[in-house]
Amino acid sequence: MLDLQAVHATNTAQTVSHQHDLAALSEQLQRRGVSLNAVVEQLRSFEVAVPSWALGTGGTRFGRFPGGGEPRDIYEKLDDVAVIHALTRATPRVSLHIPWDEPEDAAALRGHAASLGLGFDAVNSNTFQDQPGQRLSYKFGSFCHTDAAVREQAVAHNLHVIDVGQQLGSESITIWLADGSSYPGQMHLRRSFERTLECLRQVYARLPEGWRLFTEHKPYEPAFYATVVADWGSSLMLAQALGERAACLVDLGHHLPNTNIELVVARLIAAAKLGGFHFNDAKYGDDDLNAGSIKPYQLFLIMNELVDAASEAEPALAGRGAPPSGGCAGAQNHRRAGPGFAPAYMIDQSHNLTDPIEALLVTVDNLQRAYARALLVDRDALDHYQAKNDVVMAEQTLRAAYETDVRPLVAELRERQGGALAPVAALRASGYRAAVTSARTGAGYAPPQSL
Ligand code: PSV
Ligand code: MN
Repeated sequence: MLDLQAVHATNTAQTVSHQHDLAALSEQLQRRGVSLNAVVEQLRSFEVAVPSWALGTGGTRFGRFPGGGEPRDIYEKLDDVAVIHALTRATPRVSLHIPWDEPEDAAALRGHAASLGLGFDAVNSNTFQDQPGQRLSYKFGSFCHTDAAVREQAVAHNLHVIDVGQQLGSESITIWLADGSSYPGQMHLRRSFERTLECLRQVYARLPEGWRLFTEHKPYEPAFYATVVADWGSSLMLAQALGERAACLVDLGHHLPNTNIELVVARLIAAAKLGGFHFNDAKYGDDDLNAGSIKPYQLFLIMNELVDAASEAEPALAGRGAPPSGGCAGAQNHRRAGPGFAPAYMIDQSHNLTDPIEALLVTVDNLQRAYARALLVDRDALDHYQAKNDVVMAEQTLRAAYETDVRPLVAELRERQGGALAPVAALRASGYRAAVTSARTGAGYAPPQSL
């Protein structure tokens, strides 16, 4: 449905200025001993999954203001993801939420996705709401519930989600639990955690071969006093108790103000338990704003940890064509993330005011920029300055990468892969939103309120 002619025309209109900007960046990087081409190629490996729940306008608990042409079902959501992928060439997978986007026919949905060049990332279970016809309520929790029958129901739901995921070709399940308490004394803090672990063990025991299980922590909301999986420490305890195929998922919005999230990431890498991300950004709480819109330096510092770890697994990722600039001998000895370091990158946002497709295009671009900047960090120099306790130069080494304008580099990668130099402009020029607004009439699809 995307008018590719319009996309090409937009690219053509921008070619001259893009080439100028690219040449200037290439020259600048050359002076630092970095090959622009090498970085463009390394950036290719960065892909991020789009959440099935982010294609419709989100809402707050005060209301929702739908936009035109919202997808009415999961098929139309996939059509929108295909548009995002066509423009960015970086979103080939969808992360499905069940039952919000439960397919009636999983095989047919998988086929439709494949015809659009899409596949499925982690499937997400939902025991944080009661569904119509559900026998027992999750009002007082699911895996942590005092009633064994509720826990059994929640385990059965997760097994069902895995079953659907298997039919779709997913290879992981993300479990976020709203379980917790709003008042001191309401819930036994240790026993509720033990019950949760026991349920997770049952799900883990039924994980299909090659699958991974991610536990997603969150300090508050909807429980306001204590959540059962409140922080990365609790999540790590669960993942370690479960086994090798369990790991922690870091949703950037699920931290108390001023938490050093890059440090959380570094610790999880060190424990070999970093499973993946839900990217978004926040000013105050779990705001679910576009990734990189509020704290771009934090996003860069997180990416820096990821590139650093990936470069241990695959040294070519250091991004440099030239020999190290004064790196200290023996730095390699301290490196730990082994081969197979491959966290799952996913987005988790709620688009209350913006066109969801446009917001996701901006997010993917922001994520790629942050990752590209992290690829530019002179790791040998950083190792050297850290070893010498040269605080100023160590910080400046990071900032030199962060302050590089990598926009032409990211645009170049998109264009080389057949995407758009400027995705939002191309989308607008294509008239896609107007087209789906006339096509998607009748019963509008009302997405569930996002948490
Ligand atoms: C909870 O706030 C969360 O981050 C979980 O990932 C859910 O699955 C998602 O949001 C749903 O909105
Ligand atoms: Mn999340």
